[in-house]
Amino acid sequence: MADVDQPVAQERTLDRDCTTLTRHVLQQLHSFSAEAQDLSALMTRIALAAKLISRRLSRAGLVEGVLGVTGTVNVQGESVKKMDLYANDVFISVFKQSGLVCRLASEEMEKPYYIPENCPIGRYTLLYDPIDGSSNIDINLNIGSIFSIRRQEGDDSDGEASDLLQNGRKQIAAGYILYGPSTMLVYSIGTGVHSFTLDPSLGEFILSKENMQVPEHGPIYSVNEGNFWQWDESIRDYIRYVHRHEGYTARYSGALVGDFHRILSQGGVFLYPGTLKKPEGKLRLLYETAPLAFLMEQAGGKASTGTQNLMDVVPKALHQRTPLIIGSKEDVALVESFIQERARDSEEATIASRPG
Ligand code: FDP
Repeated sequence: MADVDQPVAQERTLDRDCTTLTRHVLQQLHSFSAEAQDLSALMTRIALAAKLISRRLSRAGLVEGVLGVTGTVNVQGESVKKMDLYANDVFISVFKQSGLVCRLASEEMEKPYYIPENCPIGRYTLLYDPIDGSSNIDINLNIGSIFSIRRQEGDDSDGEASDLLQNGRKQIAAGYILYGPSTMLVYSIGTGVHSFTLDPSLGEFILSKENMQVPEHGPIYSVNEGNFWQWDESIRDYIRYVHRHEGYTARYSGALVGDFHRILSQGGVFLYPGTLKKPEGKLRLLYETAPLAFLMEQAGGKASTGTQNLMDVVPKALHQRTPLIIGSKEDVALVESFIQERARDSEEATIASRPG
């Protein structure tokens, strides 16, 4: 007997296979307006960058000139890997002649990179971390790229890009690419968080999961505990708490995108707090923490510096750093409660020590 469900199942599979990133962005916006077309074109170019970087990574151990360091140091004082530079140039290259992006700002460049031929009409700025988790490159572990898109405000005639120094709510899109066992692209344009997997046989990102939601609470805490004695006492209090209570488990890969993806998928909290020497932490606001905060909020979670909602932080400089506590609402609130408790104690101690 013929299987009557077969055509239905086949239609469903085909429909899923045809849900490419470009189509998805247009579907999300329910429109073919100029802005919807722009966003779809922006995402298509980011996807092209992702495919180029992914292709190079997949052959890293086989060809010359992919692994290792360049011998130079970037604006952050970190040694630059060959893949960092390649990925940085890929993003610039895919946006040339696009008419979309006038400026790109990244971890690898001290000042924004202008594409003069786009500037008269390019209304958007791309902020990105071309390779996040660089220490994983040479050992073939997961790494990522992070991106954020902002509308350009004003004509930036002095070339200072000061309109970028605004809070995270000015982002119109954000996302990341995870180069793991498969290459995934996760994005939001303010209508939920959606993940795509690169199908190498098609060369297309195909929808994997729509409207990802982070659980209210999760078992994972993700932090570099090697910094334990460099942290403020409040963070040590939190870590002692999870050590003493059942139901917590530690996971830390050393690459933010992978660790974030795990938290987004399974719940819990990722922390990169400030240290005594560097109270501002390690991660950069405009192209690392703010885009991830945008995604986490869209997925029903939260991002905090410990004392402020991360989405509200207004940077004073392009490469400004922030502490990061991000993940399930309940877990972020728990970390914040330890910080608030210590702050209250120290305020009370100051008051008590005042004469008279
Ligand atoms: P990396 O320096 O290797 O590029 O972006 C910075 C970052 O990696 C994050 O991806 C990662 O979460 C963090 O730094 C790791 O820093 P630690 O080695 O200090 O834990």
